[in-house]
Amino acid sequence: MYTLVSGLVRELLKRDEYNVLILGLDNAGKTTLLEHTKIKFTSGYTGKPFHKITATIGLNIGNISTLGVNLLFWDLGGQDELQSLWDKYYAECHGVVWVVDSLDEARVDDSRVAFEKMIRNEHMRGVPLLFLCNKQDMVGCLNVNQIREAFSDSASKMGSRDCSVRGVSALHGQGIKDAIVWLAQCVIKNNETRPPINKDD
Ligand SMILES: Nc1nc2c(ncn2[C@@H]2O[C@H](COP(=O)(O)OP(=O)(O)O)[C@@H](O)[C@H]2O)c(=O)[nH]1
Ligand SMILES: [Mg+2]
Repeated sequence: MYTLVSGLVRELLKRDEYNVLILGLDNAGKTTLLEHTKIKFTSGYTGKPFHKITATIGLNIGNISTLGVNLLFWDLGGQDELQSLWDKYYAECHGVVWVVDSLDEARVDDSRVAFEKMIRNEHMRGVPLLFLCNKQDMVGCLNVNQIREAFSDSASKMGSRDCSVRGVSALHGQGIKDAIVWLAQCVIKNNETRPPINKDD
């Protein structure tokens, strides 16, 4: 009887899980975004002090639940030498977050080049894209329209996929919750093309 009940409970609690990559140049705010996402979606989780977040060597992984599914975030290091490792994760991802540092005008074009390389990879075809113009809390940053303009050449290389471009502050949390919920809706919608990982499989 116990086995039967615990099996039933396990079945009911089983959630579909989706992999989401967080990509962008180093210092764009990827790890801060992951930390704030965990704070927004995990009751009781207060996170670690943001000033203690240091450059990511390798990767950070974080898990949240929303809309009845789990999202497993992979925050991959963005330094030049680490970008070459990103494509190992493409075939198994369900969604991607691209983070741009809106304050770093000098490197916006580097971000565009890395973005285009990622988005054109055959394993990323059709994967929903959340494009975040981060650090919108800072005076003097590029606004969303200016970043759109800087990435205008990329539009024709995107293929067919769900895409949303938003201004956020990963540090203060503005815009994060709605953006992540949007992405969750898209990966769920796309689940015939890219089926979820079942946790117990
Ligand atoms: N003002 C501001 N600073 C941010 C924001 N997001 C990240 N940062 C800062 O940018 C720096 C790099 O952030 P980090 O998350 O380590 O970037 P990563 O290399 O992409 O993981 C840190 O000093 C963060 O505090 C933001 O939305 N606003
Ligand atoms: Mg980092």
